[in-house]
Amino acid sequence: MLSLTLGRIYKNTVTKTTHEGDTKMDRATRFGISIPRNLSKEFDETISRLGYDNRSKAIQDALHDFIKERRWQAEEGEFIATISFVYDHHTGDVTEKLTQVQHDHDQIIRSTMHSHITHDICCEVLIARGSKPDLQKLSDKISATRGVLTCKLSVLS
Ligand code: NI
Repeated sequence: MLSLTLGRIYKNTVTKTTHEGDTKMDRATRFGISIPRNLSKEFDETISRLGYDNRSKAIQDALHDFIKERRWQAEEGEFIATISFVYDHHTGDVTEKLTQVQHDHDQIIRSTMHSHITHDICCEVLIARGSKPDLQKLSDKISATRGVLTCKLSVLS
């Protein structure tokens, strides 16, 4: 086993960047953990490959992902997500249907981007904020619309 000391002691405060209350200042905390040496080695190699220059940021990211994943599974609270999809705008009334679906979910959609990829194919990205059931329902409706070729829900935070 190998002991790692995580984080630093900050005399000052650091700024939160990824969680709610972005503008609030949050004090850093320091704690130690013991993990198998192989896991530590693999972790260090991985974060080095990814371009992290210290363990603290990598472990913070891992903890955020862990918390987000558990909250998502438990359907707790609200999430920021993107729903991106590609469709053939010549298929039936796909454009009208997708517009209607988006108006039906105007409470959670914050922003929409549309790109005319080719003569036939359009790509849209929605930025949304809502509960798991609401985001999933919107994504499923888009995905099930005839003419939509692919649709992906990505939960960011
Ligand atoms: Ni288009």
